[in-house]
Amino acid sequence: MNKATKSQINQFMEGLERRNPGEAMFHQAVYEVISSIIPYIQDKPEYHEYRILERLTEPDRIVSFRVCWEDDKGNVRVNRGYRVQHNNSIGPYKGGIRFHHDLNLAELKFLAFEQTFKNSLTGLPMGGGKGGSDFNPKGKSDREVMRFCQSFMTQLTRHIGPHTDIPAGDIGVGAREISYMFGQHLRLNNQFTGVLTGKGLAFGGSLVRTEATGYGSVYFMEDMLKQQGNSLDGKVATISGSGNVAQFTAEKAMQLGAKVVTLSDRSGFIYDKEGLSHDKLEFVKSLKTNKRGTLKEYADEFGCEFHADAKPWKVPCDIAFPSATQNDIDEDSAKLLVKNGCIGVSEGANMPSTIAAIDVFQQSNLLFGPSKAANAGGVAISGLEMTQNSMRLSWSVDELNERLRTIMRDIHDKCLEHGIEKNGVNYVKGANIAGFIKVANAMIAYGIV
Ligand code: NDP
Ligand code: 2IT
Repeated sequence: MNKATKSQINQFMEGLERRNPGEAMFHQAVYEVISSIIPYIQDKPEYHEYRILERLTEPDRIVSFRVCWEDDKGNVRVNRGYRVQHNNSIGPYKGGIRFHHDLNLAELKFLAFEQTFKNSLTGLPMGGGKGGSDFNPKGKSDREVMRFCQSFMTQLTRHIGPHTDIPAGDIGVGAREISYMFGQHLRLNNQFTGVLTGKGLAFGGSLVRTEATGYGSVYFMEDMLKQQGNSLDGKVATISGSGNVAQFTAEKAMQLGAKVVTLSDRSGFIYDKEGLSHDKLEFVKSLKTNKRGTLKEYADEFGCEFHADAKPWKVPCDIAFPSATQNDIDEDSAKLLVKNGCIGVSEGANMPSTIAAIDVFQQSNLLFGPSKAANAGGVAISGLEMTQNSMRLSWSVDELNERLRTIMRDIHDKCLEHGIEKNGVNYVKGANIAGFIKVANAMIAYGIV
């Protein structure tokens, strides 16, 4: 990158940081994207004339609301809820809801910004949004979670709709929470529409939605390896996280011949040198979904290593799937991965690698699948859930699996279209440019709105 381009990027970031002080995660996500886009639009005056980057870094709308609820002891509890409606140029706002005790607006702004490009990459008509609350579902009873979700939806309902904004799950929000929120939306509006995705199969949910993000992340890795004449067969894989995305990443990686040796959670990670098996994974699914326990119980059950308060990136592996949360892999972890022979990283989580970590990966020519491409399978099947709801029918597992595989392959192809460089494929650049073009061109077509 030449000096003039670098200085344009820095200048843009100065303005952004001034307008959004203290929002480090949002700055990080924007920096990653504009580092690809500013060089790309250098000779394309229309994007400058219409101030597309300035407009794309300003969410369309942010709503914040108080959520009051009563715990099992009768105490009144107060949380804060949000919805960031980032951009609806190519379709209604679409993106998950996150419940996490230290969630803040900067985090949701980064997630909604990323979602806009990710959703564009799927090829489906979806804009970008994200929401959530600083409510911590951990340690709460089912009834407490229900009362919280009902109160949250009582506020959120006026901002969403099947043609306006369609939320889904994310960290801390799974089938249970979506069901409670959908039930409350139905009660308030008396309309049975596909206003949320990730619903139960009995009430408009789609087959393969639960598996889609994890499966998609493995498919993306498979396509990156294939591009180099390689495959997943026999590869040793490390995975972080043990929630929805991690579980189905492990499942598909094993099906395609890889050996999965780690999973992690907020308390630490397990290192199972023999590798996970179908039965061990079933144990994890039940542990995390039903009992909501910690991975120490896995180590006790199967007699493997448990490393408290640590991340799995020091474990030697061929391929890695960060599938927990943002900034999970820092520069030192990235160096360790490369030093230990890792050849590919597919980001199941959103923005799990820091900017410095991505630099390390790219300098070492490791295959690096950025989140907006690698984890787009989940929202893609959400998009297909919306389609099925509109048509009032349900597609089969085979049909949906086939569509997921095709969408992930198409995303990989789009990355190649814009990301081929002298030393290999720059998937970050490829994904950013391909995601940008569709949204930006729609914005230009609309004029100044
Ligand atoms: P879950 O809530 O099902 O699982 C999250 C996992 O990450 C859990 O194992 C959790 O640990 C761990 N975790 C959460 N916060 C931290 C933290 N601060 N430090 C260490 N570990 C943490 O969420 P998902 O699996 O749905 O989401 C995982 C990632 O994938 C997120 O980045 C999400 O945005 C992204 N994603 C999710 C999609 C989806 O369809 N669900 C789609 C695309 C991306 P513990 O078990 O202790 O709670
Ligand atoms: O980050 C994501 O893509 C998600 N949490 C899924 C969003 C969705 O609408 O299915």
